[in-house]
Amino acid sequence: MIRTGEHERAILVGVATPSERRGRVEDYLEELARLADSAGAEVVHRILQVRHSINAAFFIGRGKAEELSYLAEGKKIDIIIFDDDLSAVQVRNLEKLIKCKIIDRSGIILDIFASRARTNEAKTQVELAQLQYMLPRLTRQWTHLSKQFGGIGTKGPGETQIETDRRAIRTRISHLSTKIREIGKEREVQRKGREQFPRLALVGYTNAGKSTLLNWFSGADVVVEDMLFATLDSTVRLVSLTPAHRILLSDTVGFIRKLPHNLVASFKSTLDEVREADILIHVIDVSHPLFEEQIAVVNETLEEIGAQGKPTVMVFNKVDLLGNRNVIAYVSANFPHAVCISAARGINMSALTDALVSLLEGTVVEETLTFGQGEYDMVARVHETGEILEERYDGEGITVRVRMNRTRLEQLKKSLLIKRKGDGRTA
Ligand SMILES: Nc1nc2c(ncn2[C@@H]2O[C@H](COP(=O)(O)OP(=O)(O)OP(=O)(O)O)[C@@H](O)[C@H]2O)c(=O)[nH]1
Ligand SMILES: [Mg+2]
Repeated sequence: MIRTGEHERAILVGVATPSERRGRVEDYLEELARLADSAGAEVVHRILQVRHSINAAFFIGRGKAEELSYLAEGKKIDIIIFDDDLSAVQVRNLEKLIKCKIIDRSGIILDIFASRARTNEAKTQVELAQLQYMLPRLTRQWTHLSKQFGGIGTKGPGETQIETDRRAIRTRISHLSTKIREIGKEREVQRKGREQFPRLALVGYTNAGKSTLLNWFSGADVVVEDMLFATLDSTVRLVSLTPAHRILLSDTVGFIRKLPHNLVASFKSTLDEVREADILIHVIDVSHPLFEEQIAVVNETLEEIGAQGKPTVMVFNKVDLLGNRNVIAYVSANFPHAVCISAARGINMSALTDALVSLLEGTVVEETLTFGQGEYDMVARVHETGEILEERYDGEGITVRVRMNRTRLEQLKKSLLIKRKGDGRTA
């Protein structure tokens, strides 16, 4: 198993290519350093190679790999962590050349998940994802695996140890998959019992402040820590926003750039809370230099789990850390329905409650409107009063998907009808 014990000495490696600029890769390495730290490794050195393309055999250039091998020996390195996913061939070649453990971003994320998993559900989900990750990467280094699965991995005549290991892993994967399906069914039964309240789910990049927000609303005692992936399980609390507005608020695992796909898939039952929510509260750490990219990562992950397109409140958290008010001005200009708060300091929380209440009351609705060529003045009005979710032009006119206040939408439709009657068209 991939285990990074306490204080293993690590080197981080990133590659900048024409499509992945140097500055950005530096930020990614910064995040990778936090991941390494969360996994209990000590980052001794970072390497950033600029290349035209990724090397198929070694990921980095062969010369660089040899240099890395000397460096690893000289600095007594235990583990080398690559920021991008490595192919089985790349791992094998690198392991031949460099005498220490080679791991990639997915591997380290899985490792952190494995060390944080507490409940039976989380443990099962992480183990499944780890085995799926491991299966195509089995190399000679892993030939001890079958011993961990007791009697299953008895070596058959003429078979190699690796084949035996693969079979043991496949058997275990199918066992875990069945177990996860059963857990999923149990959760569904639990959810059915709580159907009378609207369900809101906190989503966001890891460390954004989701659990802090849940604690603020509910007085719950969910673990809040300045580390990546503090939360792995879902917690659901009944919260009274106002005496008339009671909701079920759930907190769950955070997302990150390149969250391994099999991890997302095996966390399906945990993420059901998000998939089945009525409203999402997308929490953003606005003090982070890459917060916009983090928003994009969260949106992609929501799509991956089939939870996209739900009514969403964008909550820009940690405003107390902003030295510069320009960021808030920027956020208000670019995210029309943003709420800027500090969950830790309790700043502007009534605005958040108001936003949630108005969404709950259905005062905000989403609709798709189609306008003809002579109706661009109406399109301008839509832009003024609503949040444009999507806009498509074709030869006939414009189709706009918009989120806006229900009353304003009714007024707008009425004006459109009057205008069309005046123009002799039917609506
Ligand atoms: N300064 C400041 N720190 C905050 C604020 N909200 C949360 N934090 C801190 O940010 C860190 C992460 O907070 P969490 O609530 O654990 O974040 P999370 O989104 O649940 O993170 P994961 O469970 O790891 O995905 C903690 O150290 C919090 O104390 C805030 O408004 N201001
Ligand atoms: Mg959390």
